[in-house]
Amino acid sequence: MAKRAPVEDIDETELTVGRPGTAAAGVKGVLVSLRRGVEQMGVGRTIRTLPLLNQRAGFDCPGCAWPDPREADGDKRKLAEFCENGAKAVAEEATTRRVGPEFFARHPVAELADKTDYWLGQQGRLTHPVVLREGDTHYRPIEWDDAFDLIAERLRALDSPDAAAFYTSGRTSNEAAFLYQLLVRSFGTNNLPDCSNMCHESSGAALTETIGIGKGSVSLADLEHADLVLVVGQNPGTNHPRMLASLEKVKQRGGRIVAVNPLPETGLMRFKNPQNARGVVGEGTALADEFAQIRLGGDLMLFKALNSLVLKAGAVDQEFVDAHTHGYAEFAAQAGDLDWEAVTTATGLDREQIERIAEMVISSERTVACWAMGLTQHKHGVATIREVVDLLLLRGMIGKPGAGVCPVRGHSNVQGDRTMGIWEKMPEEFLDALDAEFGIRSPRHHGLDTVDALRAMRDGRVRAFLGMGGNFVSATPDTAGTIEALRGCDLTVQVSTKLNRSHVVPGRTALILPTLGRTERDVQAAGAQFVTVEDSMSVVHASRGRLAPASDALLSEVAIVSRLGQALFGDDHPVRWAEFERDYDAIRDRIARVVPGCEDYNARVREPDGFVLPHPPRDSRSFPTATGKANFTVNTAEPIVIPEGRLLLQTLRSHDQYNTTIYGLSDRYRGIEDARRVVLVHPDDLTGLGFADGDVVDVVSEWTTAEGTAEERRAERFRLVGYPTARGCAAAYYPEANPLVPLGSVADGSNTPVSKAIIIRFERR
Ligand SMILES: Nc1nc2c(c(=O)[nH]1)N[C@H]1C(S)=C(S)[C@@H](COP(=O)(O)OP(=O)(O)OC[C@H]3O[C@@H](n4cnc5c(=O)[nH]c(N)nc54)[C@H](O)[C@@H]3O)O[C@H]1N2
Ligand SMILES: Nc1nc2c(c(=O)[nH]1)N[C@H]1C(S)=C(S)[C@@H](COP(=O)(O)OP(=O)(O)OC[C@H]3O[C@@H](n4cnc5c(=O)[nH]c(N)nc54)[C@H](O)[C@@H]3O)O[C@H]1N2
Ligand code: SF4
Ligand SMILES: [Mo]
Repeated sequence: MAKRAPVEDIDETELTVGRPGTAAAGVKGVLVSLRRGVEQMGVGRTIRTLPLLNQRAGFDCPGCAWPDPREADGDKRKLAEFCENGAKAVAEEATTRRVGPEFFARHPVAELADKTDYWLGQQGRLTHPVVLREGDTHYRPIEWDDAFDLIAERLRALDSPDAAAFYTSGRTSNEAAFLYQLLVRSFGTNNLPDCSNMCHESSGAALTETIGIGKGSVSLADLEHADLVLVVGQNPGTNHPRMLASLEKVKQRGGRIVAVNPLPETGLMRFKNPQNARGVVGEGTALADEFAQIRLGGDLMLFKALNSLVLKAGAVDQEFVDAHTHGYAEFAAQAGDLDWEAVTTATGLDREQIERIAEMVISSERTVACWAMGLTQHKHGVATIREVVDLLLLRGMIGKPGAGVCPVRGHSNVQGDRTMGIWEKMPEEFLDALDAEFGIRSPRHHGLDTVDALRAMRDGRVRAFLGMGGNFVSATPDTAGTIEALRGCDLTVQVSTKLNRSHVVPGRTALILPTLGRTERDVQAAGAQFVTVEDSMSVVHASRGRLAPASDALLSEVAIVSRLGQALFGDDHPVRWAEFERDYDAIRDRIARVVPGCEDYNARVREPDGFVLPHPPRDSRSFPTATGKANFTVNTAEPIVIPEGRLLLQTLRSHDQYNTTIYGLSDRYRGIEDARRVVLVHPDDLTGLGFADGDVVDVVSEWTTAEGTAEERRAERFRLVGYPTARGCAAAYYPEANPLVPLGSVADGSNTPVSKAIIIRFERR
C-alpha cells in the first residue's frame, strides 16, 4: 500500500458531524491501527513492530501508563497486548518520514510558525542536531560537541543557576530522568517543572496528605476483582483503551461500574473487545451501570453527598476507621448536614440517582475509585480527590484486595520520572541520599513548577529553558503569553523526537537535539542497552527498543545528559558523567542506592515482569502521613458561578491525538470528523444563547485576577456543534483551546492549570 504524503495543510471546512458511537474498540479499532501503521511506516515495519509492543522482550508502549498483565497475578500476556491508540503512538514514532537539515534549509522558522500542530507533527522524525543562532532565519546543522559546548557556555554565563528551567515530559526513561535531575541539581537549581504539574499533581497532593503516598494503591488484579468501580472524570476508551478490557472483566465477574462525566463517552458505555468473539461479531459488553452526567466541577458536591448518605445509612467500616484513620469525628460532624439544593445545582444530577449510587457504594465490599483529568484540572481538584479518599476511608476500602485509589496516569513514564527525582520540591531525604552518593550539594530551596516557571520567564527571571521531551508551548496555558515568554529567553533547547510548536517558538538562540524513541535500538560502548519505566500501578520493568534508529546521528536521552554533564562540569566533577553513557547498569546501580524502594534495581528489573514498588497503605495498611494514620479531611468549595450568557468550557483530547501530537482528524467515538476547531455545546444552550449548530464564532474567555483585573483571551474561528454534554458545559480540544486558559487560574494546593473550567462567551464572526 502506498504511504500517504505528509499532510500539506488541513482543510477544516469539510467538518462532518455524525452520531456519537455506541461501542468502543471492536474490529474498527484494529483496522484503524493497522492503517495508521502502514501509512506511517509501510507494511514490513508495521508487521515487525506491533508484535513487540508491551511484550516482555519488547518495548513499553509509548502511549499511556496503563499497566500490562502480570504472571504474578495469574495473567498471561496475549499476542496483541496493545490498543488502537498504542498502535498509533508507535506508528508516530516509527514513521519513515524525516525532518533533516534539508527540511530546515527549505523552511524558514517564521514560515514553520504559521503551521498547525498537526502539520508540524506529521513531517516526521528529527534526524540531526540543529541550531538557530541569534538573528538567523533558519535552523542549521551543528555538531553534537559544539551543541553541548554552546549550551554549557550559556548556562555557565547565567547570573544564577535559578535563571534556568529544566522541563521534563513523561516519556523519559527512569535512567535518563535520574541522570537529568542529577545534572540539574549539580548545576545548582531545583527548577524541574514537568508535565505532571499540569496533569496528576492534584492527585499527588491529595493522596500524600491523606494516605501518605502520592500514588495509586491498586494493582490490575485489584481493579478486575472489584465489586464496584467508579470511573470519574476519565475517558478510558480513548486515553487508556486497554482499561476497557479490565472493566469488561469486572462486568463478567458480576461487578458494577459507575461513570461520572459531563459527556456520554462511548468507551464508558459499551466495549467490543477485539480479542473475543462477543466483541468481534456480537454486541460487546455494556459497561456503565449508572451514568451520572455531572456538571463540570460538580464532583466535590457529589462525593460530599455520597459520604453523607453512607454516614446516614450507618455503613461506616468502624473497625477500619478506628484502627487506621485520624479526624473521623470532625469529618462525621460536618458531613451530616447536606444542602440538597446546593448538591443538585452543582452536580446537575437528581437526588434519586445520587441515592442509587450511594446504595451501590454501600452494598459493595470491594470498591475502586479511578479518575484522571476531569478531577485534577479544577480549582478544587485537590479537595475533590481528598473527598473521594474520605469515601474510601469510610468504607475501609484501602489496603485490601479489590479496593483502593486509582489515579490513572497519562504519559507512559510520568510516574517513574517522579520516583527518579523529577520534581521541583523533592523531599529532603532524597536530596540527602543523592548528595551522599555523588558528593554534590543539591540546593534545598524549592524550584519552579510549570506555571511559576512561565511567570518567571515572563518577568525575565528565567533566561534559559531546556525541555527533556514534551511540547512546552502547546501544552501550557495562555498560549499567547507562553509564546512571548519563550521568545524572551536567551536560550531554548528542546530534546525531541519529532517537530513541534516549541521548536518554532525559539529563544534568542535555540537548539533542537534529536533523540532515540522507545521503539529504537540503543547501542552503547558496552553493548545493547535497555531502559526501565514505571506504570500507573507502580510496576517497574524493562523496555527494549528493536527498530533501527531514525538516523545514525541520534543520541539517546542518557547520552545527551551524560555529554552535557561532561561539557558543563568538566573532568574534575565528582560525578563521572562518561561512565553512565557506556553502560546503563552503572546508572541503575546508583538508582538502587538513592531511590527508596529500588534496592537491587539491576537484578529486579531483569525479572520477566519487573517488580512492584512498595506502597505502605496497599501493602500493610500503614500510612506515612504526619499523623501516622490515614487522614479524613473536611473539604469545602465555593460554587462555580457562571454569569448570564456564558458557558463553562473544558478542554479535552480527541480520539486521534496524543496530547499536543495530532494523529489525525477523526474523533470517531464522538462522531466528529475532519475538524478540531470545534466547541461542543448542548443544543438547548445553543438556542438559549441565540446560536445554531454550524455557526462560526470566536471564543472569548473571561477571568478576573486576584488583584481584581478583568482579563480576556480569544481563540478565533471555532465551529459550534450541538452535542449531548451536560447543560451549561461546553468542550473543545486541547491544544487548540489553550489560548483561552488563564495563567492565573490554577488548582488550590497543586498549582495545576484549570483546563476543565474556563468561563467563555461566543462572538459571532
Ligand atoms: N490516545 C491518547 N491517550 C492518552 C493521551 C492522549 O492525548 N491520547 N494523553 C495521556 C495523558 S498525558 C493523560 S493525563 C491522560 C488523560 O486522560 P483523560 O483524563 O481521560 O483525558 P481528557 O481528554 O482530558 O478527558 C477528561 C475526561 O474527563 C471528563 N471531565 C471533564 N471535566 C470533568 C468534571 O468536572 N467532572 C467529571 N466527572 N468529568 C469531567 C471529560 O468529559 C473527559 O471524558 O491520557 C493519557 N493517554
Ligand atoms: N488545555 C489543556 N492543556 C493541557 C492538558 C489538558 O487537558 N488541557 N493536559 C495537560 C497534561 S495532562 C499533560 S501530561 C501535558 C503534556 O505536555 P507535554 O508532555 O509537554 O506534551 P506532549 O504533547 O506529550 O509532548 C510531545 C512531544 O514530545 C516529544 N517526544 C515524544 N517522545 C519522546 C521521547 O521519547 N523523548 C523525547 N525527548 N521527546 C519525545 C516529541 O517531540 C513530541 O512533539 O499537557 C497539559 N496541557
Ligand atoms: S492502553 Fe495505553 S499503554 Fe496500553 S497499549 Fe493502549 S496506549 Fe499503550
Ligand atoms: Mo497528562
